[in-house]
Amino acid sequence: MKTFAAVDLGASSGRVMVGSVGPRSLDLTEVHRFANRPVRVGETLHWDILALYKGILDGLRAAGPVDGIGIDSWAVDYGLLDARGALIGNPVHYRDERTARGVAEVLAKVPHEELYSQTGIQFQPFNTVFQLAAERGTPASSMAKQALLIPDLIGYWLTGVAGTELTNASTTGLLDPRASVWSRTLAEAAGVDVNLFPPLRRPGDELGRLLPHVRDEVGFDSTVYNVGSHDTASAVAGVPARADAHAAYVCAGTWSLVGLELEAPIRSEASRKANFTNEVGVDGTIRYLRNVTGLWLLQECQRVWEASTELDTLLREAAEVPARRSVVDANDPRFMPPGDMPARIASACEDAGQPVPRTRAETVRCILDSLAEAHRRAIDDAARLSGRRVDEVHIVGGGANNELLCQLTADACRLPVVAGPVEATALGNILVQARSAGAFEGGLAEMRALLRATQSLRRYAPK
Ligand code: ADP
Ligand code: LRH
Repeated sequence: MKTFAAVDLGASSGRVMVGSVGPRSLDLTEVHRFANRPVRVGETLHWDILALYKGILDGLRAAGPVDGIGIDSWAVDYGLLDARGALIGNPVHYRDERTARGVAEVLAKVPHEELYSQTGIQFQPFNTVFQLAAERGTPASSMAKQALLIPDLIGYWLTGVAGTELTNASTTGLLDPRASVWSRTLAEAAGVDVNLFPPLRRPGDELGRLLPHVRDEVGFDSTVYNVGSHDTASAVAGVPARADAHAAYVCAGTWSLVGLELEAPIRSEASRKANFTNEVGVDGTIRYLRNVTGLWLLQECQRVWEASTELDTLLREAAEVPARRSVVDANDPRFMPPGDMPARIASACEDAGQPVPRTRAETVRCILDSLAEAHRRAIDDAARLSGRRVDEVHIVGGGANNELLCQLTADACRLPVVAGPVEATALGNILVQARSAGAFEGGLAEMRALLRATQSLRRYAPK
């Protein structure tokens, strides 16, 4: 039996989870959870990276000695380092509006058809390629000698070793997902310097040992492993589907990442137009999925309403509201930046000629009906575009705790839903480490069999 710590930074919270792994056992414990609150300074929305790093150190101290540490986080964002390896400014949040400038600059040089045919990455205004373009010509960018994606930045602070983990590298919009190498000609044409990124590493590769001052701070030494450092890559590794189940997945957290696991990317024009992405997964798989604006819609309502109503009360009341009274397009760009989400939902309903929610319960119901409908559409599109059949839907992540969302998704898709594990990301992170450390043998199929045997899952039949 060996133990591993997963550092999992989500857009809504960070956590350090400890997993004990044997050939036929897998126990997971949360040792520390901390809020992830972005900070606006002047015009710019930042991640509070030092607060997150402090949460990680506190979590590792609480974890105690472990045989390995793996780090994953949300995708696309990065920190720039100067010639001495110091961070230049706080990383900018992907919801910051600077991205519009980068989009205009890049698309003027390289049409999206070309970006997609080379990288297979869906259009999102925050893709790293657009963020780097938006930053061109700033003092920070002229000082920058290296760019580290968020998990790689944390790994560098823990070990002193700089690398670019492959699954997250694919989300930059600058990688060829088939050959797993940078699309250098494309980057050049887009005016972005891909040499800022240190060498590519695969999930399972060792990154390094903890630096002496980090050892002193956390109270033990450990190896840090590269894992699927894009949180969605680890989450998909943690989807407990049978290989022959014809399964689709919904990684339901701040985002709903909805799609299929494939062996090869699909970069057709139909796929581009449907805004499906081909992100690199663990063990060379392709995560063929669409980003659906997820529980962000609910999180932002809760922020506006403050803690005045508990989530379980809101969900209980929403379950009593008549179904599908108002359904809006969850991916409406108006929902992207932080702001008054209840008002935006109301105006989206009004614009769509739908009844405007009057109560909090009606607003929550509208959000969940709209998410279930967006899940259905993404699964139908993924099946159509890939020529695959889908017989069941797995929901993992915090959204697997939301019984109403799971049932509404089953109903909208007319398919059985298997919900859980909630912490699929941490589990996927830990299993990749465990395999590298020799505590577990096998590929994704064996990892998923172990998850089915050890984690509690809940089934929802469509009504
Ligand atoms: P991220 O990794 O993007 O920060 P998570 O996967 O942690 O997101 O999911 C967080 C969301 O999961 C919360 O915003 C909430 O909507 C939902 N969630 C978490 N726990 C529960 C619960 N007990 N009941 C209902 N929903 C929950
Ligand atoms: C989910 C996620 C998603 C990305 C988004 C920026 O946390 O990593 O896969 O598209 O954040």
